[in-house]
Amino acid sequence: MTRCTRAIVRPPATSFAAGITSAGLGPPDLALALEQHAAYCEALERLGVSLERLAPDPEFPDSTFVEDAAIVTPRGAILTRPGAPSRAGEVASLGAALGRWFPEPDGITAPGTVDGGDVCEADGHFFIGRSERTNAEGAGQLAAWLARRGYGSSVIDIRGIPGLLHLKTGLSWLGGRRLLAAGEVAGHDALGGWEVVRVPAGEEYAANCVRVNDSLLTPRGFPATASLLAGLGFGVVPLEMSEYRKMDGGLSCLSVRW
Ligand code: CIR
Repeated sequence: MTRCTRAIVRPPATSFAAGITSAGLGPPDLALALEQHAAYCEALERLGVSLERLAPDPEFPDSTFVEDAAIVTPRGAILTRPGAPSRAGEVASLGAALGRWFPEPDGITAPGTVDGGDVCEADGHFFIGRSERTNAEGAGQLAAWLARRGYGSSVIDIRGIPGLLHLKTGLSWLGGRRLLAAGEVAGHDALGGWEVVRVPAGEEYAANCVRVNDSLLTPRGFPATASLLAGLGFGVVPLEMSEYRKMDGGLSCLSVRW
């Protein structure tokens, strides 16, 4: 696994509660969300990651979920074209920030749409979720872009799987040939040949975690998953995500990492 040394993050803005959500968990508490964001940033820094912190952008309530606006690989970066129209304007500022490391990044073009949350890199292979946000044209453009860089990819259609906004809501790479997956995603044919660690029933939210170097950032409050992962030898770093969960966000979406 390539060592992760950098990440871009953006704290939630005052408009955070106006973002898109279907969670039905009530409005987020901004002060608490900022505290959780700070803890998330500290955890990344402790693991050796240098952060580029973008200024909160109240014009885009969902802009703290930076992962959706770009895909960064060891062989280049591509800006997405988010599937939710209210999020389209998030890409420009993220692209400008990424430009320091990836001059003139490529981009998904109309009518394609891709959300970065639908893209799960695993051992040089990319699983691409076909979702309400990532359309067939976008998935195809991304697959072709990846192929030009020597990467394989496979598409997993998650439309119709309840509770999954993005593929990575239900799938994470743990390192090597090992994946963590929840519910229907865990049994998908595209994961044949991979070692799939299943998230215990009732803890599906814990399927979205982030391997950073030798550690695994996981959402706090999912004890069965945490002990399963610790039993596999992972150094688990639990992080409180309650306010982001209220806005349908997972742990991975708060950073673009490379
Ligand atoms: C949205 O609906 O777009 C945001 N409220 C949540 C995005 C979460 N992103 C992610 O899981 N990658």
